Amino acid sequence: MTVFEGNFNQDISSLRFALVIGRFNDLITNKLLAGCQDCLKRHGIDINPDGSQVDYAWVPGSFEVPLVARKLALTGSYDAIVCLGAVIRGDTPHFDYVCNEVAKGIASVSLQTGVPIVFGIVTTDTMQQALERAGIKSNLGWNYAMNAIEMATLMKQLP
Ligand code: INI
Repeated sequence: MTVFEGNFNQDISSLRFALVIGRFNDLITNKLLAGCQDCLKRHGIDINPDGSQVDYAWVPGSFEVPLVARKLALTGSYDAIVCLGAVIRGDTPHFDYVCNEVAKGIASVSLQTGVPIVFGIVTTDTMQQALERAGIKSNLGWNYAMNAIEMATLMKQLP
């Protein structure tokens, strides 16, 4: 029998990624982006937007992320897509609508297109909790990039 798993040591110089980033709460999403880029760069990936390995798409908020991720995934140009957003609970039900739609949307785009899409949407009750996940304690952007590399290399191995 075979064990399939992604890895971080094979030649990943040919992998291509797209990052879709929400501008809403950009204090958080810019930090997630920086963490994500740091991880990709330290794994030897050229993060320069003018290069051939990482493309960037900015959207107004998390709600718009799935549509743009879908369009990018359908090009067939990417081994994985990382979606970065920050949804912070306010006093209205808006939080729940945005969270539900972005989670459903990302899952459905990934299944429909066969492209791994990383759910890098931080959902928290407070700005303080979001900051803790975007650099004060750790930076989840780093983890999301690791997830993307792992899934991209895993998908290449699957029959
Ligand atoms: N978008 C976010 O990314 N995070 C939020 O916390 C948020 N809240 O709370 O409203 C948010 N709203 C904007 C939404 O994503 C859309 O951009 C907007 O509704 C236009 O379609």
